[in-house]
Amino acid sequence: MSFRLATKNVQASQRLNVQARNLTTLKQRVQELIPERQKEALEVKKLAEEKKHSFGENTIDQMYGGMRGIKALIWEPSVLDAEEGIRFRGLTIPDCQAQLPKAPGGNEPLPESLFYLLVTGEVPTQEQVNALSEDWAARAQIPKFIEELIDRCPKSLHPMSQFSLAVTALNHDSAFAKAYANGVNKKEYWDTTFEDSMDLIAKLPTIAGRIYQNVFGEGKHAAIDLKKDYSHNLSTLLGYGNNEQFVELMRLYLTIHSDHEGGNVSAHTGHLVGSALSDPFLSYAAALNGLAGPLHGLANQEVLSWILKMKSQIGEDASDEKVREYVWSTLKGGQVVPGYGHAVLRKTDPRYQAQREFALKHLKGDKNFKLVDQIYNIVPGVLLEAGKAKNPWPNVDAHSGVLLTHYGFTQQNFYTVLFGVSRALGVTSQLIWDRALGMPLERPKSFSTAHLKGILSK
Ligand code: CMX
Repeated sequence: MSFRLATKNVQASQRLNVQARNLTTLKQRVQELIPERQKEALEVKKLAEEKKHSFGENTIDQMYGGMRGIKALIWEPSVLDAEEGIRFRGLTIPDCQAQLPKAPGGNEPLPESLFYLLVTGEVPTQEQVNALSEDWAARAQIPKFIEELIDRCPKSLHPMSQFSLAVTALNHDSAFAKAYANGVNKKEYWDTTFEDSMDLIAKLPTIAGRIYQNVFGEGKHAAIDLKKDYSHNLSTLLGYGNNEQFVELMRLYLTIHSDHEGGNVSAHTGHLVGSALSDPFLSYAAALNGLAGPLHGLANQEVLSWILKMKSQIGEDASDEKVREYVWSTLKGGQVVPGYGHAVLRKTDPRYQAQREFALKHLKGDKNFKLVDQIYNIVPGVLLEAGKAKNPWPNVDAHSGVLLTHYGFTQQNFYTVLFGVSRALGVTSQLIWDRALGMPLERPKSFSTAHLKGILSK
């Protein structure tokens, strides 16, 4: 049986299941919501035209300063407050932990439930979440040629490059690209964007697992279990499916890394590339290439390398004084302290807090966790004293590595791939609404330094 036929059969039987249960699927809910959200967006657009509300002038120093503070994007799934941190459709991380459906016996939200929330703004029922788990498992297979593509990558090629390569290749079966080529009405763009987004999310664990097993394992690839949730299947593909605590960690990890409003490099890149009507696979591959940068997602790999290097130089159970000296030596060497600072946040990242709470519960006595805690007590003071960083507090990446290492998942080079699996939830949630709301091609104005010099010297 061909790949497409096999996948279609599994999906068709999954759809029958859902119909038999008389359940409103995520797609049906999106379809129901589109008219009211389009009306709302239109009203806001009209009001904006009438009121000419201004957020104030953009300044030239902002142009040289990485556009910090320039209010230029519309992003539906989440909003970031500098002091409070992220809210997913109005819910904080503790709200999500309390309100979103979980796996039987689990404590952490299922990323499926977070995705439903990001797309609709509504907390799903357990049944709706279970239907999403089934749907994603049914879509998880990847075409043979992509398996071969991944298998042919040298082990020395960074897992993020392999990941991005494979995601780009998924564009081969893009429903959006096909519909566009066939002249679909622009009002229908959201439908195939939704289908591609679901396919993309569903296939990421399969791709990630294959890369992991090729690079770090023995090249043996486990099968997706159609009855298990997304994080369970990802953990199985990585070889950790029997470790329930690791699976819970994945549920938390995939939930909290999913979205951080629209201006960060990965989210903004996905949105920008999508604005050219590139399909969700091409848009997300571009986002992944941004996530692979050390000032963004690669920082979680960098953090662990930095901590291990610190341990090798100053030993285990080092004094606060030794740790402080090591932090200063990093700064004096002209490097950043990875995992600390943020372009928008000005407090400890609640994503860091959520991981710290997980560690307090499950990692008691872990030496690396103790060191992370010690670093937390020292780095902010050093960064404040150094006087450059606007935010001396830890971000999400300062904690994830030690959690993974605790369970024996020590391959730092792979950490950003996990971030990449998660970030797809946020980027695709927005892409669906970009198409449903008819968002235009993004094209801000730029100037040359010579031109600005002319303006400033007048
Ligand atoms: N260590 C040392 N110096 C730091 C620093 C840190 N952790 N954070 C900021 N600074 C420095 C900057 O490099 C900059 O120095 P220069 O003026 O010499 O260029 C100065 O402080 C001002 O920077 P800022 O306005 O506070 O921060 P930015 O908005 O420019 O950058 C970020 C934000 C995250 C890139 C920066 O804090 C950083 O490099 N942190 C370490 C890397 C990291 O953890 N990245 C992950 C962020 C979360 C994510 O996206 O995943």
